Amino acid sequence: MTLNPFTDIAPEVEQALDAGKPVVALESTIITHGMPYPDNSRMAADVEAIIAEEGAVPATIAIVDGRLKIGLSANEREALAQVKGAMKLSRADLAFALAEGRTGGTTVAATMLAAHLAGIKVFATGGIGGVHKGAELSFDISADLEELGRTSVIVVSAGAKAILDIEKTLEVLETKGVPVVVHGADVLPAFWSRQSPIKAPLRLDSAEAIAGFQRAREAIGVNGGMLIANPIPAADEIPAERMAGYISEAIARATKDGVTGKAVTPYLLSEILDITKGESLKANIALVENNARFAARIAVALAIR
Ligand code: PSU
Ligand code: MN
Repeated sequence: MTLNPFTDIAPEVEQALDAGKPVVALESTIITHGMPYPDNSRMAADVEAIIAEEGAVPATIAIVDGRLKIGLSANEREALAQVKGAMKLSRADLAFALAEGRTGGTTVAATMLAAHLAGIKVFATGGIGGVHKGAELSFDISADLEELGRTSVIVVSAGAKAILDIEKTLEVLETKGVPVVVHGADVLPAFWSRQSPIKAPLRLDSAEAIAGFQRAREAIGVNGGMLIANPIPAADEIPAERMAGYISEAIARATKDGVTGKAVTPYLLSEILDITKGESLKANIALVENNARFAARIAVALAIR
């Protein structure tokens, strides 16, 4: 199958899609901009293994030398983890990278778009982008929210990153008609922490129930994305009270260094890594793995009719 002249679907992904078997998409900005090497490489391999273990096929999505890759080989994945100067690609510039032969990691927005193009319904990430603190002045609102409003893919996250204004992020998602479903809890998780002060908009306790909700949305023609907030495992979390101090310190450093635009999220993540001496990175890897496992279970539940 050739989707378009710019896209390469990995053979095992293509076979699974043709046979109606479960597939889980994975983003790659987390590889190129979200974690240092070699942790990014190990994480990227581990999440693929976890998805396979659950009976689904992983498809890491990225742009390599102007090719939109739906599924990377182990060598391609390793090369991406080490590449210098990769772009951070969203809806606005994904096609630019294709036209110009560039290499880049796909954000949640670009990965959703590409997954939908390939017919993949479920996608696992760490945390989505959202409304940044101070957005009333900076206007910094992630294109991930717009994409969730328009593209029919289920995104499994650990909640919005606590570096964001979570209340405003939820307001925007509600406006755009995006259901936010917390897995097995009554409050929204906050990425590194299991709990935030914010009530879960919706709660479901199993992958099967989420698949059932998605089928009902499809039956009545409600398109657009769904956001699953899957709390980080208790053993790996950094409690919210402790995170709050680290986050304000990182934001203070960003303000002092004049960091704006696309650079903000990667900058804050790397400063928090520095401030926590790597503890945040350990938590980040654990939550991504946890999300990959749950996303695979949702994909499996959706594939059973
Ligand atoms: N989750 C992580 N690490 C990351 C990201 C998510 O654990 O680096 C990335 C995602 O690709 C997300 C992006 O789409 O950060 C958001 O960037 P921005 O706020 O600039 O839209
Ligand atoms: Mn932004």
